[in-house]
Amino acid sequence: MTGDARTQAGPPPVLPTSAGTTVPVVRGLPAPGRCLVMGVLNVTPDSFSDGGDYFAADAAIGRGLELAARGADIIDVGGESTRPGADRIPAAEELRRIGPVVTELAAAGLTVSVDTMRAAIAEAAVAAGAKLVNDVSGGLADPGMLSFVAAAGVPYVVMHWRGHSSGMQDRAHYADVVQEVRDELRLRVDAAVTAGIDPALIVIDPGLGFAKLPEHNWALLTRLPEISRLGGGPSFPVLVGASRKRFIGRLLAAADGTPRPFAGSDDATVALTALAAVAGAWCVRVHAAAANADAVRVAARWRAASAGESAASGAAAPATSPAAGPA
Ligand code: PMM
Repeated sequence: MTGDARTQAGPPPVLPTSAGTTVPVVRGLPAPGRCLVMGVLNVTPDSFSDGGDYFAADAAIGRGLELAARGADIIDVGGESTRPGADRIPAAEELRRIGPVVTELAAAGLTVSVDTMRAAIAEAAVAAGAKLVNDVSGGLADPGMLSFVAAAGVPYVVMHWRGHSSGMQDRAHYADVVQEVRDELRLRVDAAVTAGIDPALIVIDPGLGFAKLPEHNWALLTRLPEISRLGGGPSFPVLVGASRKRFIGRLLAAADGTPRPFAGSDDATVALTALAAVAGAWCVRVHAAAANADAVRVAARWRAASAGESAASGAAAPATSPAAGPA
């Protein structure tokens, strides 16, 4: 793909964020005027940090309801582990894992997202009530994914990805990680738009931990607004998936260098959530819903107050800010 299909496709896909206070809105998904909280629900025996905890359908459904009760706006249901080194599972097994969970949570009125690289799984999940397709491969793993999403007309997360988990860390080589991730995401967004996906339904994700070393993750986190614009032009909503990832555990390592265990990095995840939300992230994908739901509210209030102060001091700011939370 060489052309800029996104530009050809027309107007900006989301509300501009140039004043720093508006929050992107994605059609068909919750729009509370702040960064959204996506609760992670891995129906797997071997995921990164919660593998095995919710492998049985009943446990997974209960966990989904709990995440929503604790403040998650979206529940992201995945049946295939993407931890570094993981092997793939058959599609039939992926569907067996997530099918009943998506069906029950959607029937309970929750906004469900499906975390899959397979078009057939995305199709089954959307038929069962999922409202968002979260594809960590950005359409690279399954040639049928983009056309399915285009036909379904559902929002689509395009994550930065350089290959399947089994060998992805061998691909963690960058001269300028922000520029390369941005450029590679832009190619995937162009492919998605060329396949017929409405740009207004595209969310981008820098793919923290996917073919990334800790220093790559930190660089990407500090430059979210640049990533959002993909190097120029309108902003896309950005999803940030930092929760419990190894780079946090390494930051918090004990004196002898032992990384902090996954669950012990939840407080640091909350700190990252607040920083990402202040920087304008559209959504954070997290394991611990309640504290992160508080953090996005703090960030929204911070952004509103900061915009108000800019206005008072004569700087440009919008008359109303959807980012403003309750008084
Ligand atoms: N990370 C994981 C799985 N799915 N989806 C998106 N969009 N972004 C991510 O960063 C992401 C993802 C792996 O983390 P987990 O094993 O804790 O779910």
